[in-house]
Amino acid sequence: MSDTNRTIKISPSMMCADFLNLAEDIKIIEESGFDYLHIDIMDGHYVPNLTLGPSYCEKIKPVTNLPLDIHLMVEDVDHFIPMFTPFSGSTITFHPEGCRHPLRSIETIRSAGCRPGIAVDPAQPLEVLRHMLPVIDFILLMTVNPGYSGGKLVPGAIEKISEFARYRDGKGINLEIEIDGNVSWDNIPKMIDAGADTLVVGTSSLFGVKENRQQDADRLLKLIGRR
Ligand code: S6P
Ligand code: MG
Repeated sequence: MSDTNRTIKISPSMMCADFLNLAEDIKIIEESGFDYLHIDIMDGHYVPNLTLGPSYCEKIKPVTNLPLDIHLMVEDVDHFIPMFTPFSGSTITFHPEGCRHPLRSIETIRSAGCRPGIAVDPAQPLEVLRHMLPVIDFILLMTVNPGYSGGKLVPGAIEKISEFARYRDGKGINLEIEIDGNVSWDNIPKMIDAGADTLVVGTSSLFGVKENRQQDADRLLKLIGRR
């Protein structure tokens, strides 16, 4: 669909990395030239799970040059934003259901030197985004129900990517489309074809089998046409 010559970016989902050998995974990610480190923040309320937090970001920030791609899956967005804005240059995405005045929260992120994005739950219509589009840098379309890795693509997910990409291109909006959830070997070509710019990769591809990490990083680069 959209520009087929565009460079597809990769954001490995760090909740799926090998926690006991994190440095090895980060080394492969860096050497592969991937683009971000996707950090899932869950509060046990907006989603039923708990994952990473600011102290995790503090630990990895000094050992990587990659920007953090922070995905807030939380009920009280405004309470959590200040915990992550000190990681300047990061992208910070939130689900707008978790705050009262999303435009104000977007401005807080921007004025702290981070890049704001809006995350869209699979059941949310794209219309919720309309008035935020002029002030965000990217949207994160969830293609599984949020809260866990290893989820199954929700029906209609690929069509939703195409629908948004068509809308964006039609309006001439300059915005990155990030896809999160079940970015599998089979789904990657379909997602790219539908208009994805950035792929969050987890257990369905890069982090599927520990022993194959290097091999799978190479496979990923080939699949997105970067090697
Ligand atoms: C899910 C979270 C995601 C997952 C990622 C896992 O709530 O936002 O970032 O970590 O989707 O990837 P996979 O391949 O296991 O679906
Ligand atoms: Mg995520």
